[in-house]
Amino acid sequence: MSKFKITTLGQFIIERQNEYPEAQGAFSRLLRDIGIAAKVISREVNRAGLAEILGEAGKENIQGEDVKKLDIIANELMIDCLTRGGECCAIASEEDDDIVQIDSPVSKNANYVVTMDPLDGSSNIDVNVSIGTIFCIYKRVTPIGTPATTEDFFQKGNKMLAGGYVIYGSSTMLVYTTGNGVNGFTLDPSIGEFCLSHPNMKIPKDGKIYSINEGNRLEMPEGIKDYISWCQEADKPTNRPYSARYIGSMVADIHRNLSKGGIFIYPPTAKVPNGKLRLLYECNPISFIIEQAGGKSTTGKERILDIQPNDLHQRVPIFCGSENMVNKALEYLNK
Ligand code: AHM
Ligand code: MG
Repeated sequence: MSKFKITTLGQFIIERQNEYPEAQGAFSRLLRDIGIAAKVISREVNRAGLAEILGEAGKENIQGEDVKKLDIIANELMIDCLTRGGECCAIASEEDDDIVQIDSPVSKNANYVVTMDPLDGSSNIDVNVSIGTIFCIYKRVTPIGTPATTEDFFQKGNKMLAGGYVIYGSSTMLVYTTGNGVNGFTLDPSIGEFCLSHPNMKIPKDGKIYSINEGNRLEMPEGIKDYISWCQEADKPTNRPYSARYIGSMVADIHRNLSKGGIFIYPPTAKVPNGKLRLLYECNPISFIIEQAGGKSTTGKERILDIQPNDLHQRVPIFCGSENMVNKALEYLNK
C-alpha cells in the first residue's frame, strides 16, 4: 500500500460527487474553479507587501501605475476563474453594485450562480491580519441560456448547494460544505494543493469566547449589553468570565470559534439597525457552515438560512456559533 496519504481538494470533490445527486461533474468543476481562484488570491495576499497592491485604489505606485486594491484584485480573480471554468452564469459580489453576467461561449449552458465576498475584512487588508474569501453556490432558477436575474440570487440560504470560506492566515485554508458536513483543507504551498486537514469539522456546543465589537456597546440593545455583562461575570461552573476575541475579519473570527467553540455577534446598533454584515455574501454561507458543523445562526428573530432575500446587498444582524452560547444570548436579547 502507498504511504502517500494526502487527499487533495480535487480528489475529495470527485470522491464525494456521487453522494449528491445535485453535485455531478459541472458542480464539481465549479468548486474546483473556486479552489483555483483561492490559490491565486492567496498568492497575491502573501506578496501584497512586496507588490505594492496594498492600500487605496486609485493611487499611483512608484512606476506611475494605478494601484489596485487587494479586494478589487480578488474580485477580478474570482470572476476570471469562474468565467474560464464555464459552469457559472452570473455572480453577485460584495464589490459590485449589480449582478455580473458571465457572457462567454463556454458558459452558454451554465446552470449555477455564485455569491461572494472576494476579500472580507477590508480594515485588516493593509495591516497583515487574517482576511478571507466567502462564497455560496446556487442552482439558477431562470432558464439556462437566458441572462440571470435577481430571482436567481434571491433564493433563501436553505437552497444553497455549497457554502464556504477561505482564510488567509498563518496558513491558507479552504473550508466548505455541500450540506453533508464541513471539511477543511490546508494549502500546502510546496505542492500548490489544498489538502484535507480538518475532516468533518464540528463546533463545540459550548465555548469560552465571545466575539463582538464592544466599541459599539453603548449603541446596542439593552439585552445585548446585559449578555455581554453576563459573559464577563465570574462563574466557575460555566467557565466565565469568557474571553473576548474580535479580529474584525468575520472569516477569522468564525474560523477560530468553529475550531474552539464560541459566539460571534454583529448586532443591530443605533447606527446600523440591520447590523453591518451582508446576508448574501457573508451571513448565509457562514451560517450554512456553522449549522452543518452543529452550531446555530440567527438574526435574533429568525434562522438566517430561512430569510427571503429582497436586495443583493441586504444586511442582517447575526448571532452565530456554539448552540448553547447562541441560545443564551437569545435569552438575554428577548428578555
Ligand atoms: P467588509 O466586508 O467591508 O470587510 O466588512 C465586513 C467585516 C467583517 O469581516 C467583520 O466581522 C466586520 O466587518 C467588522 O466590522 P466592525 O469594524 O464594524 O466591527
Ligand atoms: Mg465583507
